[in-house]
Amino acid sequence: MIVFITGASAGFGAAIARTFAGNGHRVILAARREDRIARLASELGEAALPLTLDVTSRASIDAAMAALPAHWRDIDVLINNAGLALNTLPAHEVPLDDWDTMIATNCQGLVSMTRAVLPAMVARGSGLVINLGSVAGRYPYPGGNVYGATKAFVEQFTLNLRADLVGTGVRATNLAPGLCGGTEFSNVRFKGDDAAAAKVYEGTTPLSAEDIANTAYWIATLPPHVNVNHIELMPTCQGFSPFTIKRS
Ligand code: NDP
Ligand code: 8X3
Repeated sequence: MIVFITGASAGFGAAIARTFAGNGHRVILAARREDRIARLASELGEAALPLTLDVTSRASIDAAMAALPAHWRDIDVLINNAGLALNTLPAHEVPLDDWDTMIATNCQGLVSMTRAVLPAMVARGSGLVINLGSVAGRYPYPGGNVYGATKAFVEQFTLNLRADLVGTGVRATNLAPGLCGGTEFSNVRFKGDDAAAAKVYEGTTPLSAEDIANTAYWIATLPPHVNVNHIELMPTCQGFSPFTIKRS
């Protein structure tokens, strides 16, 4: 398989690349940080192709797709993993720029990448799009405001892809994890405050990037007649918030 992974420079994306390449597949490593994907590509050898790409820019996506060598163009699996959360401030305090960046990356970037890859999959009559959603797209929590809303978008977009793709042989999945450590997710969310990021995982056994990579690999290696619409994972130590009731 040829697997196109956005956000391959860190976290889930890098783990997903290692898992697919380790099982004999070819991986396209897309992200903005060129040095990171170049390093991962040299670790993975001929199985990997680094591709500098900013998913928020349609021009960047077009240029990256045009730069793909001919023998890397038949993409079997697109993993829309690039994404981020910024901040945990309440809606009335959070900087509007943070909301814009999350929407541009998690929603606009994801749909632009999908639209760039989908026509060739449909023409070939096979393919799979795995979108990285989140439990935050289903369950609200304080400070989740726009991050959770972008992941709810990912869930509904994935289901609507399924509606459009029935009969084409192309599959689509929303892979929605909960608390997952060992990635840069919280460092990005807390804007480089590594102590605040580390606190999120204190005293927990969170999911790992490898758990997510193994799940993506399982989805991609199911027989072609099986479509996982939505799969949600949480670490055993994570549960649900109680309803908040403000008492006078
Ligand atoms: P990381 O911060 O470790 O990795 C995020 C990746 O996204 C990086 O490789 C980064 O690369 C890339 N990225 C960000 N913006 C862009 C952009 N504009 N263009 C291209 N690539 C971009 O996070 P995780 O691995 O933890 O998260 C991956 C996905 O999983 C995200 O969508 C996240 O929302 C989701 N998720 C994470 C959970 C968690 O607890 N960790 C749980 C549930 C879902 P670069 O900066 O080099 O461009
Ligand atoms: C990341 C999971 O619970 O931090 O999508 O929002 S959570």
